[in-house]
Amino acid sequence: MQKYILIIGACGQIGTELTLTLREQYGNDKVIASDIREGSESLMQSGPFEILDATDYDALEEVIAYYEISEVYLMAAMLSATAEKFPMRAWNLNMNSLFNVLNLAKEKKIDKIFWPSSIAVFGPNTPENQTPQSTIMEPTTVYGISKQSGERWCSYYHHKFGVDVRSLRYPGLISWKTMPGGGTTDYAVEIYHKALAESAYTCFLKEDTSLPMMFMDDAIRATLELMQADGRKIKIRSSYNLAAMSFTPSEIAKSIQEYIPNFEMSYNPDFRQAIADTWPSSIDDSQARKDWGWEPAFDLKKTTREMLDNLDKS
Ligand code: AKB
Repeated sequence: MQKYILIIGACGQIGTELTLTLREQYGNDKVIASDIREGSESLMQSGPFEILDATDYDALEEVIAYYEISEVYLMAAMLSATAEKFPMRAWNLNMNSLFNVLNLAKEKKIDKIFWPSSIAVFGPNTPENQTPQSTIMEPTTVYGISKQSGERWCSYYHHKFGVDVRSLRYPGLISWKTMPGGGTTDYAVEIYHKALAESAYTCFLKEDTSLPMMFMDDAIRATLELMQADGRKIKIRSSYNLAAMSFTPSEIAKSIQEYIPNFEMSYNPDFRQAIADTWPSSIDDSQARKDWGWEPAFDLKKTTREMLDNLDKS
């Protein structure tokens, strides 16, 4: 049987690269991109695109029936910093979109779901270093509360109704093709743009705030490896810890100075510092490594080289 895939939130930071990679792997016409707004030219022109509000169950059901979709990647979400400003909007988007796809799978209208969770599920009482897969969570942000609740619902739908839902707790993601929007880890992308344009950046986090991060190529590969793994290997149906590297703003600044020696970093922490202070510094992802063979390829040095090279060319 032919497999048709739907990406919801295809125009965002992860959705864009995920769509392009899936189109390379499965064929352009097999991967339907959708979002509430239009996206980049490469995304819009490389295959089918639908304007779709992920909170509208009927519209979603119609697109799924029309394209005979079997697999859904639900990438639409309001991230941590924006969610603090619009708590109810964030809760409605993050939860209702998830319930819509979980219910479609429960009703056997789709076979498989990918839903991203985040390091934001952890909170101030979580062990900060090498945070284990199973531990105290107690998130204190709107986004973190929605992601933790989402994880519980994914696990419930899997165990109660047999829904094949798979999930990763993404760290901060660093990419050059599409900007992130509304996250606490966004500084780690903005810094490369400013370094090239102005040789200077004012960071909204303190210099010694260590957070887990990952280059986008690793995140996309992890997502596809998880989705393509034999279901019997997937032991965690809430969400897997996933890691590649951890660094502070002052460490990323130093890695940029290797290429741009006159790059100047200054610090002006804002409300996002309080969010970052509740998140882990580093993540133990040994369960993902053991269950489905996860291994990251990009460290900070390699990430900085890729970011500066590609942004310089574009
Ligand atoms: C954010 O900063 O909100 C996101 C995340 C870590 O989930 N990048």
